[in-house]
Amino acid sequence: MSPITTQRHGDILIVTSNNPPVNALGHAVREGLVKAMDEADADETVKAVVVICEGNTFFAGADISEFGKPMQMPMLPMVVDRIEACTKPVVAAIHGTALGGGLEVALACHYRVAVPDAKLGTPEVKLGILPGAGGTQRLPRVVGVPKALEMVATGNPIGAKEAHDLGLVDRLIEGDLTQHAVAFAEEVRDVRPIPRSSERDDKLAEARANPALFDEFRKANAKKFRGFDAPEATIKAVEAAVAKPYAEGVLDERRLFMELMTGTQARAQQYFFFAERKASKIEGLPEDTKPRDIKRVGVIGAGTMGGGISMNFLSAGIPVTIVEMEQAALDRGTGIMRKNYEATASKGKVTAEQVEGAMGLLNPTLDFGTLAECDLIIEAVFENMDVKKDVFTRLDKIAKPGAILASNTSYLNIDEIAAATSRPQDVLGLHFFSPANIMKLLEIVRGAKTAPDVLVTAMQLAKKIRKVAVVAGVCYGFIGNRMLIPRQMQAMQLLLEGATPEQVDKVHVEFGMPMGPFQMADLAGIDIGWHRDPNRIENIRDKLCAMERWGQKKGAGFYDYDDKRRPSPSPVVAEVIEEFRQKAGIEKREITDQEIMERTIYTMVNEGAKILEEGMAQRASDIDVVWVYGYGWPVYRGGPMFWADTVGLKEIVAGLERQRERLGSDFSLSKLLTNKAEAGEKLTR
Ligand code: 3H9
Repeated sequence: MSPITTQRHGDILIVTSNNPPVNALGHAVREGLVKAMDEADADETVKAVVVICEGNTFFAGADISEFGKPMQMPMLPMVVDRIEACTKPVVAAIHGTALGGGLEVALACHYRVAVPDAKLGTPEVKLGILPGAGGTQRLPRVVGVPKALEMVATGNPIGAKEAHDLGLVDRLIEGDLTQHAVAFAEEVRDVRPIPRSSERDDKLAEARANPALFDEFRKANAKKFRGFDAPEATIKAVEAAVAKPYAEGVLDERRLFMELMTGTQARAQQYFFFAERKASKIEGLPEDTKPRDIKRVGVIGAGTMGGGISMNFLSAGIPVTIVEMEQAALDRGTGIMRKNYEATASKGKVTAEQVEGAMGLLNPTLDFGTLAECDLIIEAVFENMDVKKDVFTRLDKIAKPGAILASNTSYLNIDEIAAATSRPQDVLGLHFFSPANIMKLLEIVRGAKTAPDVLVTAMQLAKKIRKVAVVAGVCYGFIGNRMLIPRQMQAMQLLLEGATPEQVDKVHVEFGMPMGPFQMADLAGIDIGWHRDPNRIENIRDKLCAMERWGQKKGAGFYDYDDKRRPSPSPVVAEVIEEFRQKAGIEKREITDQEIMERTIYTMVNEGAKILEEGMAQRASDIDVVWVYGYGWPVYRGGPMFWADTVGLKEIVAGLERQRERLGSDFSLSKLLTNKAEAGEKLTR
């Protein structure tokens, strides 16, 4: 049966799509829409048409799972042209999200009505492509060039109210959407000429008079778009909309669309779209596992992590009890939380009432026993096994039966922590990334005894607090930090052999990472995890720590910083490196950028493959999700596992073999990696 059905309401033809889950514009939908337009044109008694969707949303775009497969006719550009060419007025009735191809369908309709909480946007750029069914040509004609540029180049949707102000939505509908859309269609059924977006050019006048706005937009967003192909292509397409007649502009759009679609970035970003969604699926659990009810969360520790973690729950409307040992620490912690909220409010992202609402859900206390009222308790104390065990032993005594006990450890063994309780089935790791109220990633660490419903609860909760969660097994550093270890070791070793921090960082930044290993160390604090004995100096890092060069917070680390925290190469660090190089008897040599890649990035891939072969990650794509959301790996390279596949596993193994001598005695090649390389297979299949 076709997902598109038609039904008469008087002289209005209602065209309904029912293609769950998101009414993607797959082949059958496209075919059905064209037939429905034919029906409307052929039947004299039809005076206007309403296009509406069942389920949660209006068309959320082209069907991404069809990408890369042979296209079946009619293609979406033909469909939207067919809709626009309809001789009867067509009204799009929007609820949920009109995204990508969905918005292009709506733009081809002659009128658009929407419920107030609908969202409209062109997220194609996030999939490495651009709106390829006339969207880059019709949108600027309807909302004007500056707004269209912003929408297509950033991919961020706008709300229906804003869309209404811009003229993208003709009427906001309160109440029954079908009924009001039909009434609207009745109102416009005789209006002639029928308004067609592609025929307008009144809103292009501003940009025609000031074409410099394109370069200004490029300049203003240069940082955000760095490395990505799609944003520039979307800008070019909108430029074509301004410079050329519609019929020509749309050809430019098609050419740019095809160029992007056949490129590696689009493949990477589309792969990542599905990777992100796959990550929430936990393997090996009984199908009927039900989550536990979480009404109140407890957080132990009001430091940076504890505060950030608490904010996630408060923002989602879940009450939090936060416990500290001393009043001063508690006050400091809650004060910082409030400041963070107020900073967000000053940017207009939340209202003052929302700040008060969130803070009102917080119960700060020095009484550990208060945690007995919590359904989930997250420990965010000092990263030390004895301290953590002690906390869990105490928790075991007071937490209510069935409460979930979580540790925010970034490295330590969850099974050992769980063994400090009489209820290891209720224990798991919830590894938030700093700043915890901002970073999207959450590693859910599954202990040997963690109960299925505990995992399901954590995954569900992650969604509620708008995190992307990935399940990791118990190993040192879990997925993300474990892969950092070889990178960090090699980066330090490279300094001894002749590279500078600037050179190593440059390779990573040019690769697309937000910063390199030394910039990251300076930002995080070199002293984190340091043994704190200034007399025990075994390596470069010990020495920098002993010199109190702890990173940005001290104005000095691997780099020197000025009072605006701008870095410059440090002669002091160069001397320290020289001192250790001499001690180690290493001769300085020229290091190529390629060697830096092989020793720091190929080794990460190797560690990722080990994580996979040990079953510490459920799937290769989960590792990619961790690196994109936890460490800023450029999404246009898919993630370390996907990227390795694009380089070719044979080349990755060859690169590691080339460096084998220098990688040290601790290094070993992953069997999974070498086997897959030999078999000509991929890590991400
Ligand atoms: C485009 O339109 C190109 C055109 O310009 C030109 C063509 C010529 N296709 O996210 P959820 C699946 S490009 C196929 O968890 P939510 C998704 O995989 C497209 N499948 O739900 C998941 O499957 P599963 C531009 C899709 O409520 C299920 O639906 N549009 C598509 O949190 C539920 O998804 C976009 O980029 C799709 N287009 O959020 C919009 N979309 O259950 C992409 C979703 O098996 N979609 N699925 O894991 C979204 O942003 C969100 O899905 C949405 C709902 C906001 C709609």
